[in-house]
Amino acid sequence: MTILSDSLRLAPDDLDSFWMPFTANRQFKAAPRLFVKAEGMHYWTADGRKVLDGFAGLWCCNAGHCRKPIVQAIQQQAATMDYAPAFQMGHPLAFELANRIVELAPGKLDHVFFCNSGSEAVDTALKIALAWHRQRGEGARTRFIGRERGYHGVGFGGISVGGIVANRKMFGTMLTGVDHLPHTLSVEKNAYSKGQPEWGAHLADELERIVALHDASTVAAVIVEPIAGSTGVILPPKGYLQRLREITKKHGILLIFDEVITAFGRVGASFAAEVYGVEPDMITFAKGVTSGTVPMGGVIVASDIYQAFMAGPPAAIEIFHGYTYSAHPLACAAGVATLQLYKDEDLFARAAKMAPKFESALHSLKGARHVVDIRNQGLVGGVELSPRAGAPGARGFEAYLKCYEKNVLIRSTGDIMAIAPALIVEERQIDEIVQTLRDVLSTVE
Ligand code: PXG
Repeated sequence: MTILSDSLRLAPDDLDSFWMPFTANRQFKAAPRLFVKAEGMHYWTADGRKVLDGFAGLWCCNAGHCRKPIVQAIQQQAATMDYAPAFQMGHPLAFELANRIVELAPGKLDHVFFCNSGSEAVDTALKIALAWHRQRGEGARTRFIGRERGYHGVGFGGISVGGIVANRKMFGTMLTGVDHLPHTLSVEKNAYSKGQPEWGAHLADELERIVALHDASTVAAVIVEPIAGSTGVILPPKGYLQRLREITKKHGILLIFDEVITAFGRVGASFAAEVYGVEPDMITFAKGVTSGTVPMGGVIVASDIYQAFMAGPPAAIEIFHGYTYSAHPLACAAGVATLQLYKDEDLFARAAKMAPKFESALHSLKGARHVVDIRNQGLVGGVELSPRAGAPGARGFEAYLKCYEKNVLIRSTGDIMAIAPALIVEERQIDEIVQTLRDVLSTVE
């Protein structure tokens, strides 16, 4: 394919300058994996192979790749107005996108603060929490509570409340005043649960213990992913999120759901908050809002949070926070077109309809070599492998590479294989992903 030929000219030296994120640079550059084209459910590699995307890029391309309405909206916006200043100026699409997001959001969540990534969304939400308490005369509420194994991006706020050790240990003391709830994964108690596991709601009671230790008057917010994605797909036990909500409410503590992965159809609804019937005070989002086409993130806040900032003189700036590219026109154009496409094709309902098929296909891997647990909700799936003795993560990474060699993209995080296809995935493509993983597991040592 001629379109691919240019990238084939990359010599090993050409790969040197780019310090790749979350990547084994030397290993990668010795045997690069380059994508050069995408369409629908597929990528094409630099050497001309067509790869089935079982991971929606990185949990983000929920509408599938290079969808025409989104591409056209971006192209048109780039040609009409490339950029508009974000502070003390606006542009119509930013307001339209905020309105559309609020329409999808649960209950009282009715204002949107825009930024450019999930990491920025998390740091923004944490800052809003601090500022809101201060605004109400409770400025002593400065502590945050995250969760072990949580992933909230890579800003200092996000790694502080996050609970993935490798992401934290190299970066000093981070934010002070942060505690962590226990994570909710128990393969022993809950292996092969379909959807929410039965055991573990009581783990939310740990929050009472932490609050009692510090006194509620010092705690600003609790932040959790409704489904922990990055760490390897950990589902909330039945009743767990409800209990977090009750305890936070009782103590005047804000509850933030980090829905960077779970928002916009991934779990068969606009937000996981809807699926689990729990309304947080803030929701962070990114990824699926533009179907991964243009970087964008944001925080949806409850009306009383927004209103608390609107009490001062009208000419006063209410929050000294924002980014040059908050509500960037290209991102807003992409976002509006993406949400419209989700609606036109009823893709969230499609994901919900496809979920039982996804679940049964995934759980057919029970008994396959190395598999010790399978977890799923909506179009999120995790297949946990037993680790190779003395080499945690090696088996998972090898399985990931072999799937890629067999033209299926999934993701490994340690020894957990994560699967999250675009919402347009067909049944036969789900079968292809699962069968490829099954074949690969039979050959991986
Ligand atoms: N919060 C959550 C819950 C996330 O999953 C972020 C924040 C940060 O988003 P940005 O846009 O700053 O990367 C994320 C990102 C993986 C994987 O393999 C997950 C993410 C990113 C890249 C890979 O699971 N999540």
